[in-house]
Amino acid sequence: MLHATKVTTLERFILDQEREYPEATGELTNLLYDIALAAKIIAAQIRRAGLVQILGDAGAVNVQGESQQKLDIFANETMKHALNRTGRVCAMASEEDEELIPIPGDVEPGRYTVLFDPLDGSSNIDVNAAVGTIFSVYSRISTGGQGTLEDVLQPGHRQVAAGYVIYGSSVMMVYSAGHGVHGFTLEPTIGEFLLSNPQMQMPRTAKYYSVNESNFQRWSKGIQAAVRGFKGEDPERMKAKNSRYIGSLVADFHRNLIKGGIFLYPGDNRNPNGKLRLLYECSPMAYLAEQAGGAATDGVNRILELQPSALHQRVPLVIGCAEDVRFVQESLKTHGNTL
Ligand code: AHM
Ligand code: MG
Repeated sequence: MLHATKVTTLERFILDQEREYPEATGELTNLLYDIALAAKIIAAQIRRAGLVQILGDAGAVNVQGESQQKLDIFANETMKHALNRTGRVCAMASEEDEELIPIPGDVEPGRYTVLFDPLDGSSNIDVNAAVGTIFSVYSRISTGGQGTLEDVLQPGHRQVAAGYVIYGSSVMMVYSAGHGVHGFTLEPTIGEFLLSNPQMQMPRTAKYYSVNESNFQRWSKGIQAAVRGFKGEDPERMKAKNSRYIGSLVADFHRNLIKGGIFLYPGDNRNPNGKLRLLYECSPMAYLAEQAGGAATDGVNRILELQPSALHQRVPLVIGCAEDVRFVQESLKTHGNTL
């Protein structure tokens, strides 16, 4: 049963933060609500994913007049739709769109850019495993008019907010606007995100390591040595960890954030920059990791300091508990990172 006096809604929490931190603007607050609304619509559609074949598409939200869309397209359209006419955004970028996404010509451009991966880990949909939406918000650099590439190609440390929504056994929104990481769980009967995990902190050391080990032979010696370390090769230096890998960044990161873990998607000799995208995946997750006391690197540089050069740029990612991220960096120095 819900006790109204004990719950803090996402709305109430963000308003309180605004009072506490004068630099927080009402506009950013509203932008986060826009994203939360998109998340609820996406969550409702994901819940129906397995039913469409047996029940047909009756009641399915249909944004383009098609009877049923692939969920990642649906999620992308929903995010764009929730943001593009609000007057808060001057441009968007999405993992699903080749180019910068302009806002409609008849809308006054706002002061933020929003970048997103609308449905990360979408191959997990077919098997009913957790997927997510990742978002990243910057203040525009250009003055007036539509946003430009310069407004989205900013290093991650300039993010004004970032977060994700995980569509798991429950739906959660986890975000930071620079004052810690806070988690909200969707209460389905009232349709509100309620504060469930305030001030989330990553443990100093990881209990889990998460990596796609089928790539082992293609990694550098440094990454191979680090992963062998996580398996307990040298217990004096590194206590053996447990292995967990879902193949859905949001779900793997979320578990590691709560329980303590390290996630790696290193480069390999087929994909020297790994798989994950700097702007839609690595930067927002790195921002959250650091806000929660963790760390994120491409092996050498702090992810948040990388200057993006292209919208869909990929970078190697090592992210999680600070001590373990350091261990990987040291291993790369000792054993090399040549592919
Ligand atoms: P996607 O954006 O196409 O869904 O791909 C990203 C996903 C991440 O969620 C996950 O960490 C990674 O791909 C898993 O890749 P792999 O199957 O190579 O282990
Ligand atoms: Mg993705």
